[in-house]
Amino acid sequence: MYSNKAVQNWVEEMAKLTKPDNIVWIDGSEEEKERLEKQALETGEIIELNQEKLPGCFLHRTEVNDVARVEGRTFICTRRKEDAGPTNNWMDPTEAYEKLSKIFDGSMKGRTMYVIPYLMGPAGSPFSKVGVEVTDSIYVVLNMRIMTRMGKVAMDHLGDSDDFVKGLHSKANLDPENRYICHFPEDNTIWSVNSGYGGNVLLGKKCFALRIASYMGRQEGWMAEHMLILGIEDPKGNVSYIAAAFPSACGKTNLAMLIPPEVYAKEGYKVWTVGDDIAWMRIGEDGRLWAINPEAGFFGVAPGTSMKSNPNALLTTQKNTIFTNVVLTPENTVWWEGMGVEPPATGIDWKGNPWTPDSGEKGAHPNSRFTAPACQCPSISPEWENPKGVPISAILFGGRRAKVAPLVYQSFDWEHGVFMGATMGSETTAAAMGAVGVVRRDPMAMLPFCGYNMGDYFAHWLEMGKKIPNPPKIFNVNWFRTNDEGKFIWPGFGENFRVLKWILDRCEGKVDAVESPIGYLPDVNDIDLTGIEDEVSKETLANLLSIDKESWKEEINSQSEFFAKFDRLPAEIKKQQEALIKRLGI
Ligand code: OXD
Ligand code: MN
Repeated sequence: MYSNKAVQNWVEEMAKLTKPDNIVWIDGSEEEKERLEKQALETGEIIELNQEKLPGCFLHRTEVNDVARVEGRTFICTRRKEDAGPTNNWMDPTEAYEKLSKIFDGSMKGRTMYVIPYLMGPAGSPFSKVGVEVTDSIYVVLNMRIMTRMGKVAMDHLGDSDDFVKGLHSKANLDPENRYICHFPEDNTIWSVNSGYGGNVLLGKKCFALRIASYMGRQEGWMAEHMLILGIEDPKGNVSYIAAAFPSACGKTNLAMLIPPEVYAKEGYKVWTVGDDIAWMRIGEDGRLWAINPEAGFFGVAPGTSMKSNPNALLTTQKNTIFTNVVLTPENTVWWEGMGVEPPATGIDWKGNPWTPDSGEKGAHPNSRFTAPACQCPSISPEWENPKGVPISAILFGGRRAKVAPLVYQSFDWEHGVFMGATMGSETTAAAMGAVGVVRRDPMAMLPFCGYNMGDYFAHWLEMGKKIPNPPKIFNVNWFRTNDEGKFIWPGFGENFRVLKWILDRCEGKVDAVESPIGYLPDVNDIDLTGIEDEVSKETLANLLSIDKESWKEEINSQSEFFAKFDRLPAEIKKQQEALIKRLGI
């Protein structure tokens, strides 16, 4: 039990509502971890993996109907509907509290309530913020232990203050019809019920660090963004940092942990990982934008993670990792599609059923996950816990676009960059449900994560631009351009380093660019193709950098359709679009 009165009072109130049999205050100690693991093993909530091959690792399976974030049941509960904006589900806060109170009433009877104080951001950092999550799930406690700085360290940061985000979670009976993820940004509160899936229940991540924090950032003059952060070290030892926003499933974790191609590695270039999903950014004393990763772990998608696609991620998960919804092999190790190793002849699939590779069913759920400590990542930056953060030289936006967006282009200025972010979109792949190739507009990759009206969010970006004396340069990248046969024409993965290098050269004024209607493009001679000439010819590169007016016409119509939803769209965004139409001559 901690002495902070505000926390005590709130926990008491939540216990009155949910009526647990007992309350356990989490301290974050090793002894506590072992005790909870033992209990969860006894109930089958987690399964111990082969401790020789995967020390400290466990497997968890969720309910079959509870495998992903539920955007349709995620609400922003502001007093005024228009403050949630046209892209969020809204519920009146009084109605939401009433409705959910009925579901939470007695939901922890016969269970234990765990009180998890946690810190988002490094200890001692002026960026960092405290949350307290109460939950009836040991799986949540064990995951929060990896994803955040949990326990005493958070309460020490909080002191006597009542400035913490109040998170209430109960699995209740996992009823999908009564599943709600409600955010009350005006009360610093999150209520999540009837789910046990990470994105809905690890309240520090999307719920706090993006939805609530984006609202806080606007009030307090900073930014909470769905961005990875990486550092590039040159052969002289200088490190420059990039923050990048891509929609879910566009390879943020892969880019954050990229290994430079051999030609660059030999010269002494290195990539350092600071974060793979979320960036909190503030203006520093030097007038630059500084960023921290508020998380302490990676909650990454397992399928497709292999020694080829992302060795650093795979190596991170070799100990102290919780796997969710992957295949259990006869050796008590794990397997998933796209792991790059032969599947076991038999195994137990993510639903807990016997499985064979020729069963015609996927063994791991496509959204199966690993929860792994960031400090175990071979490429983790020595600066990743620097309380001051790291200075950002470039911001990247991107998505999956088969035709419209070139490999890379730079905005003319901050306002134009904000327009590029606001018009981000990604085309659906065969892996997702629904039609293939349909553009889902996803401004700054924040569509499902912005805790307030997105029109106001664009205005906040524009406002920040006026306040940052030395802002990062803004770029758009697209690793997913295809040829007429639908084949990717850029190799991606580690080779993306070549594009990052051009971006940093632009930031340092080392290379010229070609002015085009959509922004500054590289000259074909300025993206180094040494070592991949067989795969990417100069002609292909020219194609990757080309602008097709017809596709842009369609693109602009799709942007306008999206913008028509907004009644708080800043005039600057519309002006940027008009200027683009004029430059394109369409
Ligand atoms: C994630 C997501 O899980 O963006 O990070 O969906
Ligand atoms: Mn994400």
